[in-house]
Amino acid sequence: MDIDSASPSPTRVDAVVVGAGAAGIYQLHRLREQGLRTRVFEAGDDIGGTWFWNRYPGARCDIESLSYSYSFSPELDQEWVWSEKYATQPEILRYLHHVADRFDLRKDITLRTRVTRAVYDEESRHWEVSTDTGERVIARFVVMAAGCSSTPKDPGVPGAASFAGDTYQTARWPREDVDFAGRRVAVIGTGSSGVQIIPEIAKRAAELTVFQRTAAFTLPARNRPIDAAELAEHKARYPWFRTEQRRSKGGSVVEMPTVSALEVSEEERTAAYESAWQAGLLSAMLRSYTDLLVDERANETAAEFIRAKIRATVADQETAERLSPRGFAFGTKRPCLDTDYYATFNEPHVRLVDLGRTPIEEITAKGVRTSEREWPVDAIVFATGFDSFTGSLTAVDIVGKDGARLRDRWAAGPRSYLGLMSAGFPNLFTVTGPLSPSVLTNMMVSIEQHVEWITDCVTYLREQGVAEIDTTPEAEEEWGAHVAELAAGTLYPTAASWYTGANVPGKARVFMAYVGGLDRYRARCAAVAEEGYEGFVLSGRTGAADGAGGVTAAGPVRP
Ligand code: N01
Repeated sequence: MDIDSASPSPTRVDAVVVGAGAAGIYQLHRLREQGLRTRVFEAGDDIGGTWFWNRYPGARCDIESLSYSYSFSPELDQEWVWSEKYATQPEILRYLHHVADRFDLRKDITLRTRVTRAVYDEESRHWEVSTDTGERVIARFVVMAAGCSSTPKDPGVPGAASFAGDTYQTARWPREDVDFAGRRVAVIGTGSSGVQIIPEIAKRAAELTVFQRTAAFTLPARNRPIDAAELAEHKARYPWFRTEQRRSKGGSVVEMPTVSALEVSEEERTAAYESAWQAGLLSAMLRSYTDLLVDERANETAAEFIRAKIRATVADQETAERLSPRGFAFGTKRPCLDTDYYATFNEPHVRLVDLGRTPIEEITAKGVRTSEREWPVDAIVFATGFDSFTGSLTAVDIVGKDGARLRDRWAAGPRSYLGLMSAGFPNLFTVTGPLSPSVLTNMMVSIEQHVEWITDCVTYLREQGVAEIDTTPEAEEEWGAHVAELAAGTLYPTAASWYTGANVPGKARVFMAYVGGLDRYRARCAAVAEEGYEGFVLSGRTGAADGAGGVTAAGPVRP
């Protein structure tokens, strides 16, 4: 084992959880309920994860707040009051604070502390976890709850350091208000973050120049306050609603389509798309027909409907055309929800620079220089996205059996069984890890499913006195092939998106989410557990010190 003998002696707990976002705090709650001494480490100076870091103007969830919240506590459902259809970042952060306080979670969370390393000791079957504050903790279990999109990617624009004005990144927005009044502002990036911040900056800035590499499909959110009657009605049916969410394909309660877009008349299709457009729900548009994500011709009908809406909204037709997404199918890059995004380009002080025609060459002291000209600005906002799925996992130096490093093992793409565990890295679980449904679903529902499965697994191991759970290269292989096969039956892998790692230069191109649906995935995870953790290998015995009590194992446990 690789231990730095100069550091203070390590403390011992049962489990370490990495990250205090929605996943980490729920994992802490569940493990503590099972009597595990648990430490959570969080790099930020407060809890909240995504909702702590992404505090840019306009940041709000694009899944309805009544749905994007924990389901584990009926009391919590009844007492919390959501004020808007789509909650703002501050409101979601307040909610997570409320959860942490209500379940007394803060006492086991160490803030401002980044986990830098985790090394598995094969002899003792424990992990030694190290942090950037010099702390070392020994734990039987490690749960990586570090988020799917929490490591901002390097924008990769040369010269950024030479810029004389202010630079901001949406994913690392400062706590204090940033006043753009009277300033010339550049925004680089037009994904979900860009689409949300652009209309907000346009309200204040003297000039706003948007640098767009790929136009996004975005739908009007039609956000609105939730009134008391609506809230009361929803609360009354919460028990039913939460059950339906858990049974659903995507973690949201939506009507599933039954017909192909190509089976109906153009009039019928347009009426269905119009109704989805008016609903202000991504799922309504994506689930209008059975084949939007599997058939290019079907998809094009929805894509063209959205382009027609852009042409009808944006006065200058050349700008409208540049804002119209082409070259990839609707839904294969994460679509967005917005408030007045397209209309913002009708403002006289807002302009669009199409990087497809005039790419950025560098950032200069004065501004952004494209192949056409220099655009002088006072501030640059990078809304350039994340090293998603794997970035927050490979950022930690995770060393498993035989000294193997997770980041080396995953150089050609993530390898994982069920998106829960990687072979050779025993007792280390990932919440909403790569190759699980994760970002294709309502994350709150996927987080709960994973946390509960992991908790049940850990509880089982402790009850049986089993020291170690690992998976096998064969199980990983089979799962990876299954995930790839399902994805290949859809249009998803055809787009160069962050779903496939294409947004990060040099990253392996692998479609990293399970498209089979959370319902099917949940059933498979449950069956695996019921069959004695099929595809996993349970080995070794724990001593009384682990709190396991030396109960005889029921399943096949190797020495
Ligand atoms: O990141 P993105 P995001 N030069 O990767 C462009 C969730 N989220 O932070 O597409 C110029 O989607 C890049 O261009 P291209 C949600 O799941 C949710 O916006 O690579 N441009 C793209 O336009 C979302 O999908 C919410 O060609 C560069 C943009 O930057 C995910 O997080 C809110 C560039 C990045 O878009 C990520 O969203 C926010 C460069 N060098 C986020 N590099 C809600 O719930 C990148 N780009 C509402």
